[in-house]
Amino acid sequence: KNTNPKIEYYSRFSPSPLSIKQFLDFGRDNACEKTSYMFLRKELPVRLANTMREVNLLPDNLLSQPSVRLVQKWYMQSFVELLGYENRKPEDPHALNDFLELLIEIRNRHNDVVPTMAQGVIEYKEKFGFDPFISSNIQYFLDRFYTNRISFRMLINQHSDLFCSCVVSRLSDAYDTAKMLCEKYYLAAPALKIEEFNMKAPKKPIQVVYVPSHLFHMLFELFKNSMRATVELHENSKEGLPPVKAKVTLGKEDLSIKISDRGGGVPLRKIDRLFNYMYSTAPTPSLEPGAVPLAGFGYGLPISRLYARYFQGDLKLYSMEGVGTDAVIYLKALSSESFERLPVFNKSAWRHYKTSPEADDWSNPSKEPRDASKSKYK
Ligand code: W6P
Repeated sequence: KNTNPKIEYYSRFSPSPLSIKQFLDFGRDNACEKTSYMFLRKELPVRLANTMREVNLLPDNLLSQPSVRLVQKWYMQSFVELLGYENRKPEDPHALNDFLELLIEIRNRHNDVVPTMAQGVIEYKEKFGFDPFISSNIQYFLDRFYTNRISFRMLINQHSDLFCSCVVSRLSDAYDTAKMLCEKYYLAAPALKIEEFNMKAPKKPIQVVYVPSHLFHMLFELFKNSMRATVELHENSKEGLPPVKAKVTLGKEDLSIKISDRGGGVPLRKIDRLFNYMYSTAPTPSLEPGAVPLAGFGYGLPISRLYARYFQGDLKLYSMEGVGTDAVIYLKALSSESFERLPVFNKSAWRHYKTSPEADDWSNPSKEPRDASKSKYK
């Protein structure tokens, strides 16, 4: 059972319900990170503690299932970590950023709460059978528990969407998420080393005005690819996995993010295929039904490049076969230059569908002299 007197203390406060108007208004114009911090460092522990008190009232036979214990452990850890901010002033130069990173860690820690609780219910049913009284208790509890969880994540997402402009914390978030997936498949994942170089304001963290979910999508995709290549190449090596390195740089025009791996690289001839939709949809016989590959068989890379180009950036792969691959995301440093890049239907677009490609005007590697009269291009 939970013995922390702080849970008792915080559970005596009622959660403060917010209206959707408050959410939107706060995001629209007067978003203040300090205000949000001051609110959340109290409200999040209050919402956690309220739910944790209720967990304790579950039947002992359910509480003692390993999955339920695991969920309880997550809640306890997150609660204790949040209490680290009870007395940290928002003026503390690192408090706001540390808090933001903690929220992201907490969100990731709780990702699998729903299937883990479901597992707990299965374990219980297998051991003790179905009981209508217990069932209605569980129904009542889980409805309240999951509603609490929805609200908790809503608050975290709102805060991190508004204030997570620091590229490095985004990078860590995408890395953490890819790492969890990688460890699930391979039982290991390479470490991450981050370097920052801010040409505009040396030693200051690099900030960006960008769509959070787009940046996450691109970084997550690149990390998955780098991790897969690294683990598959070094799985049986004694030296362990070489880290994936990330370098974030800010210049006058570009904000660039390079992800480098030592995963053996890809020959130049095959690089274009990684962005080719038809190639990417080749059947993968080695995959058992239901299994999802870590990376490499989807539209992840071509779509990521579209995200980058959508706001006038780009995504490029530089590989050296035998060693590894550098993937670089280029974004516009100035938000005034990142306007949408949109497809327009016109004559030029029309021609793409109606005209066959130009004849190749470079030699073929074939040793036989080619009979140009037989070529379909003539
Ligand atoms: C590889 C292949 C790849 C694609 C995209 C990003 C990184 C990497 N590393 O080996």
